[in-house]
Amino acid sequence: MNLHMRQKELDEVVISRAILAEQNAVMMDYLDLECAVVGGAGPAGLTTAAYLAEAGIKTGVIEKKLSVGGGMWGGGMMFPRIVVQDEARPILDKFGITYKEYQENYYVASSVEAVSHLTAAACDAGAEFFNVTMVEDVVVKGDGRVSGLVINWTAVEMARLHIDPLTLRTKYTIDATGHDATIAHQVKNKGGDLPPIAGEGFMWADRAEANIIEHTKEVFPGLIVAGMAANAVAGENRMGPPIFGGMLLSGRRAAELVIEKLL
Ligand code: 48F
Repeated sequence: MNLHMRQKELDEVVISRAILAEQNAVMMDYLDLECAVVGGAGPAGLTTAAYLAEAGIKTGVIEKKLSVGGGMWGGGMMFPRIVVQDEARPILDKFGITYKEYQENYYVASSVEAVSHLTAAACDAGAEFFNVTMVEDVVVKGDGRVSGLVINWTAVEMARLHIDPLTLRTKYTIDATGHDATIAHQVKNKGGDLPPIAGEGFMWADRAEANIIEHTKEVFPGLIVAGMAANAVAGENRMGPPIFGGMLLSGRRAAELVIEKLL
């Protein structure tokens, strides 16, 4: 039996050109965004991106790590399962994430399936992902809004190379960077008129989940906080062990806020 696949000759340089041409065109196009979801690859940001792209909003997802999924892959203590409560079940249903009822109001899903389905939904709806890319600063001009982001390759920071960043323009930015609330801190550190960022309080899942929607809001013109970043900015308690309903609901709320403004 002949194990060699019959195929046309492949040219490595053509492969390289295809990658560069396509990604260059996408990046040129996505330097002008309607919404940038920073840390877009955590559960809150993925959910936001999926809803925004579905609504037809030009959405770029900027993630500093190589992989998407943020803190969701690892479930709880590396047991790859997440728990969501009743209120978030419609989001699981919408994205085709299967789950089992453990007991009333506690539903268990696979963290791997959840990340994969949310990511696929965001991609299918047209969101573009820029991974291994980090936001290192924001653009605020005379209108006093976050109107752009200063981006660089994560590898540049890791290698401590002195290489200047590039900039993109955006109408709205979602800070979905998790516990660090990186973008809110950048605005605050540069003198932006934000209330003091208290950081998270002790673990108190019930309270944290109940309040996260309220904390998902525009905290500075053009900047909306979502997911754990919203709770960190508000000085809210932390949630967990891994209850993820609040992340999904907060992600959806952030998208709704942008959709209300832009459509
Ligand atoms: O941390 P992360 O998963 O945030 P989240 O969506 O979800 C929190 C839960 O995972 C969990 C929890 C639930 O009980 O409490 O912790 O709020 O995802 C945040 C993503 O932001 C990226 C980071 O790599 C991660 O994937 N990120 C952080 N800073 C930057 C960034 C930055 N400056 N630029 C780009 N990405």
